[in-house]
This record gives sequence, structure tokens and C-alpha cells, in this order.
Amino acid sequence: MVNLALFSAAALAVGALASPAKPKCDNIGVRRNWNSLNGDEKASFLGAIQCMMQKPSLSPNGVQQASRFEDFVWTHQYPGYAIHWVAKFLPWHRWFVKAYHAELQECGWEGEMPYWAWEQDWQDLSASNIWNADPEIGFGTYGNFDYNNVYNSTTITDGAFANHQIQFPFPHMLTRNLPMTANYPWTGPGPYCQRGYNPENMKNLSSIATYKDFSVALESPDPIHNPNSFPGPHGAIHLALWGDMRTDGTNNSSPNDPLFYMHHSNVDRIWASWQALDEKHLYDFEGNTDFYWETGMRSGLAAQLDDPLLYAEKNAMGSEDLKVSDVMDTTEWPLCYTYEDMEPWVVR
Ligand SMILES: *[C@@H]1O[C@H](CO)[C@@H](O)[C@H](O)[C@H]1NC(C)=O
Ligand SMILES: *[C@@H]1O[C@H](CO)[C@@H](O)[C@H](O)[C@H]1NC(C)=O
Ligand SMILES: *[C@@H]1O[C@H](CO)[C@@H](O)[C@H](O)[C@H]1NC(C)=O
Ligand SMILES: [Cu+2]
Repeated sequence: MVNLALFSAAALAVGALASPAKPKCDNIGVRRNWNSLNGDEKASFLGAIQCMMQKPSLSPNGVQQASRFEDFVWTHQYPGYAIHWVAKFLPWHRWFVKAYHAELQECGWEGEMPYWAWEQDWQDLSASNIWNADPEIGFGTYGNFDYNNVYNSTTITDGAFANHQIQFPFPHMLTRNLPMTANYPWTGPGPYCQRGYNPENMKNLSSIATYKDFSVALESPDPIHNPNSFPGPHGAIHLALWGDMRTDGTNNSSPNDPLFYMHHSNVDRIWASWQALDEKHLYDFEGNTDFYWETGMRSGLAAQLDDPLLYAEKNAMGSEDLKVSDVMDTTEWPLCYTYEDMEPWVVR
């Protein structure tokens, strides 16, 4: 098991060592589809998340969040303008999910980070196996939209996170609202923003030649410069789930829903799968460094492989000296994982 202190010390060494001396992975973990975990594994994974929700905050910003779980929400919110609709979107979230997995290991989870292969649920997202009301093995269901009781009707009252009380960035209960997007207008044909992750769009992603175009297509075109575009798969799932998962802009607090990490693990899998399609893809990295949500402005500075990953929470996330280039190859240290299914473009 990875000890967090070791993890941090090891990560700090990345910047200090020349690349040929980079440590080797002891073994390559295989991230599995949530559907292929058995009941005991699911219970252990969800129990580790509950443990994180009960662990005291390490107060990375000098403010006591309600829990270690909420520290991660803050960590995601802090660099907002520099991690969404920019080249760094995929590498930043790759390390974020890895750091979250390390915390779950501290809480007793012994497996790899699982993923939610939502592209396999494209025909009817509401029928996905991810919606499970069982308090031991389920993430809960998707909310029950009621026009007569808009806010409270969306609180999740079943599954492992039933009535989960959130404090950061403002007090409320965990919400989802999938029924809200059954016919959401600007997402194109199909319910639940299906157009973003249907087989045709997934196939399209696999044929994109450059990181610059691939990253935008997977994340979503930025909504300020492309108000009429369809969301990419990443954006489509955030929107479709509504509730906490769709918070963006200044709050940027979607990691309040534990499904955020199941979602981003799949986004990462799609990137890793694209990287594996062509050797030219593995270290391909290009695009913008920043995007100001309020104005849509960019500095125009070109992103580079040796840009720092930019984690506000130094040391605690083992990322102080990590660069984008350190997280391009999932099968190399400090990542050391792969995915059991590297063909998200194939409907199973
Ligand atoms: C929502 O529920 C809370 C109790 O959890 C209650 O205090 C509040 O008045 C309710 N709001 C609405 C709009 O029904
Ligand atoms: C897939 O790509 C084709 C060709 O660029 C385009 O016409 C089509 O709209 C795309 N489909 C989706 C679902 O994005
Ligand atoms: C952000 O949070 C504030 C409360 O702190 C809330 O009033 C506001 O509506 C939220 N904005 C978004 C976009 O959710
Ligand atoms: Cu994000």
C-alpha cells in the first residue's frame, strides 16, 4: 500500500532528479470498470470514501474544511481559471484522481481506482448500473426532479451518501438531478446530453490527430467562445447529472459528488486510450495556459510539457514539483497504472 508521506517524498524527488534516473514502477495497477467489482470490493471502496468524509481537514488553505474529502473540493476550486478549458485540463485531473486514490488507500481501499464507463450507458443514462440505492454497495440514485420543489427534490436520499451534508463552498445536501436533463434543449438529439458520448462521438474522438483538438473535444469546447456547440463527453456527463456535478465557474465544486472521481477516471481512461493509439500521441501536449471564466480572456501563453501541474495544496498531494511531462505516461512512475479496457470507442 502507498503511504501518503512516502508518496509525497517520492513525488518531490521528481523535480530533483534528471529524467534518466526516474524511479521505476514496482508494478502496474489495472483500473477496472465499476461494474466488474464484486460486492465486497464496492463496499470497501465506498467505505473508504466515507472514511475520507469523516477524516479531519488538513486545512490546506488555512481554513478548516468539513473533512479531508472537502479539502479536495477546495483544491479543485482554487486554480479554477488555469485547469479548465486549457491544455492542462487532462494532466491536472489525472493527478487529482491519483491523489484521491492515494487518500482512499490511506482509508483502507486496497484496489486500484475504478471508473464509470458511461459511454456504455449511452442509450439510456438513467438505466446505468451506477445508480444503486444500496447503502453498502451503491452511489445512490439520480435525484427525482419535481418542479414544485426544485431544490429539496434533488437531494440524494439513498445509497452510501444518503443525505450527505456538504459544507464547502456553501452548506447544502448532495444533489443530482438527472431527470432535469431528460430533454435538455441545447445538448442536441437524445436525452441526458447523449450526443456527447454516443458511439458516433466516441468513434470521432479516436480519429482526432492532435492533442490540441482531442483535449477540447473530450473536455468540451469552452462555453463562452462556443455558446452553440455541443458539449464533449466530459461536459455532457457533468451537465446530465446536474446538481453538484454541474457546478462550474467560481464555485467549481463538482468534486463534492463522489461520482466526480468515477467520471474523471473514465475521462482519463479515454485520454490514455487515445495516447495508446499512436506513439506520437503519448507526449503530445499543446494549447492554452489559462482561461478566465468571467471574461473568456486568455493570456495567449502557449502550454509546455514542463509547465508545473499547479496544485495549491503543496506536499499534501505530493505534487509540488510535478510537471505536466511527469503525468503523460500512466505506465510510468509516479502513476504506475493502466486500464482494463482501452477501447472506449467500442460499445460492449
Ligand atoms: C428544504 O428542506 C429543509 C430541511 O431539510 C427545509 O428547512 C427547507 O425549508 C426546505 N426548502 C424548501 C424550498 O422546501
Ligand atoms: C462525427 O464527425 C463527423 C465528421 O466530422 C461529424 O459530421 C459528426 O457530426 C460527428 N458526430 C458527432 C456525434 O459528434
Ligand atoms: C456559488 O455559490 C454561491 C454561494 O456561495 C451561490 O450563491 C451561487 O449561486 C453559486 N454559483 C453557482 C454558479 O453555482
Ligand atoms: Cu475539474
